[in-house]
Amino acid sequence: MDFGETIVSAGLDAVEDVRALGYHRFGEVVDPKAAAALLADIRAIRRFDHSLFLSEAEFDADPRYKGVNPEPGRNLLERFEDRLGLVEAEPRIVAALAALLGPGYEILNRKLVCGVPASSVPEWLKARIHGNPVNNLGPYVRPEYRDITYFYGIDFHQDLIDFKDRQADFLTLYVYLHPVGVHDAPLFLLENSHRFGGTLFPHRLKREWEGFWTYGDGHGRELRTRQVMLTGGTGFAALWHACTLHGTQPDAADRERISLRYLLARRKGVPAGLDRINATLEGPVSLADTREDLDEAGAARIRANSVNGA
Ligand SMILES: O=C(O)CCC(=O)C(=O)O
Ligand SMILES: [Fe+2]
Repeated sequence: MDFGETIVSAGLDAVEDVRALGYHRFGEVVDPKAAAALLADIRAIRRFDHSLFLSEAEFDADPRYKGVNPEPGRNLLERFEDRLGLVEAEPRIVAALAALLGPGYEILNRKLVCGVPASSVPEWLKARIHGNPVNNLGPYVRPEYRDITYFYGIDFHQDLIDFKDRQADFLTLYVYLHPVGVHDAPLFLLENSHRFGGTLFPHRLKREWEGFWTYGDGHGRELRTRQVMLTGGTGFAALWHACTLHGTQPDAADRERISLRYLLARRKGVPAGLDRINATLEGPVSLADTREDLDEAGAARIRANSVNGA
């Protein structure tokens, strides 16, 4: 096989993986030198320690839970746009995306995600968020630092959660910028969990034994799913379906995990592998309501977490 054929078959492998498993692992396909250089430049302009956070009094003076993630004009990655070819032009990634989403696929969103280490989260904050299913720390981060998304773990969810009434016409691509081991808040994915299509968060998950869960769709059906942990070296990349359940535990290492996160969507009207996959789902490809864990203001009203017991 020549290089071109290898690339085409890499795209087909990705379609087959997402169809059968709900995700595809590329391995360390992103140039590790370029990834490490990008990470060094990010670390040079941001300290991932207590200084990220508001004080408890500052937070309580005006609690805001919405609009706390990166957005156009407040996204640290915008400073590094000219270097993102390391991901966006990587031939195996491009081949997989073209096969899954069709030609001319669109980047919906790209940002940095930080898994904040336990040692950087103030004690008052740990006490307040303990047991919450979604610990996106954006509300507690100083406004000038909300150009990255900061997590202290997030329970199993579908990325469709942020897209009420949108079809699962997109994928998530994650790239690790440094080695991620078991203590660095690696992504946990539940294999084949995309099969039920969109289901309401928090999800009906019961841990059966180490590494295996039963997942209910809320309409009487259940499936047994295997948990996979995405550990990998610098430049490791993986993508998953918008209905694939995944989550992270709080970062137990004393170092933050920094990753690139992309959402990529198909263009309407072009044939795409994702359509064939979505046609096999045994449930809805879009949801009018994606979650029931939040109150009107966007604060947690349910305290429960499955992934922390994984
Ligand atoms: O990076 C994490 O800790 C979890 C991120 C995640 O699930 C997401 O960004 O959709
Ligand atoms: Fe996610």
